[in-house]
Amino acid sequence: MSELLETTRPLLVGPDIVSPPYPIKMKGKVIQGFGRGSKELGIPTANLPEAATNALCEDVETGIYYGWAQVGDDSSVYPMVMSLGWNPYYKNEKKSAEVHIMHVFPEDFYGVELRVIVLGYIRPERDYDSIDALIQDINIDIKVAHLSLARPSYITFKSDPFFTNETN
Ligand code: ADP
Ligand code: RBF
Ligand code: MG
Repeated sequence: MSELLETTRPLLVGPDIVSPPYPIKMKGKVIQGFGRGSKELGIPTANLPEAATNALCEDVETGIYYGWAQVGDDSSVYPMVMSLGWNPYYKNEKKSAEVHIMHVFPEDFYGVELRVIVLGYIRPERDYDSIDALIQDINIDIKVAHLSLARPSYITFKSDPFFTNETN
């Protein structure tokens, strides 16, 4: 009940120094998701292939995570939030890893390689009474990610060789 009445969440999460099991580096070609119109809601999510999703699940629990992301051979690295799991609100039967990048892209990038460094955990996946409540929580996740990534130890990973060296 106390959780239901909670109106604020901590905006800074995780230790000040990136600590195991992080950083977790993953890459994969963006696949078609469930097509529920996340984009129309203003929160498009680039879905990772099953293999990458399963590999990540060996290291961490399902839930919402934050870190850095890069699309294709673009040199830019952007903050991201990722949902890993079954999306209880939609009662998915298949686990998915979907990444929302905090950047406005000129076009879609299905089939393009997405590289992600996961640096921390935000919260468990939840069920909601309405889509508005879900979106509200995602918008808080985005704030949490921005603030949590602003710490020096987290900023370091924005220029990690994983994002600059093609052979990684
Ligand atoms: P799907 O159900 O196919 O995943 P979405 O509505 O979640 O569809 O849209 C995801 C697609 O939108 C991504 O695969 C990508 O090509 C594109 N996209 C555009 N901008 C972003 C962004 N900022 N973050 C993630 N994906 C984005
Ligand atoms: N889906 C859920 O069912 N429960 C959640 O708690 C949840 N949290 C999310 C947090 C983030 C940062 C993102 C990007 C997605 C989340 N989703 C969650 C997945 C969401 O249902 C999915 O992206 C929909 O397609 C949005 O319309
Ligand atoms: Mg998606």
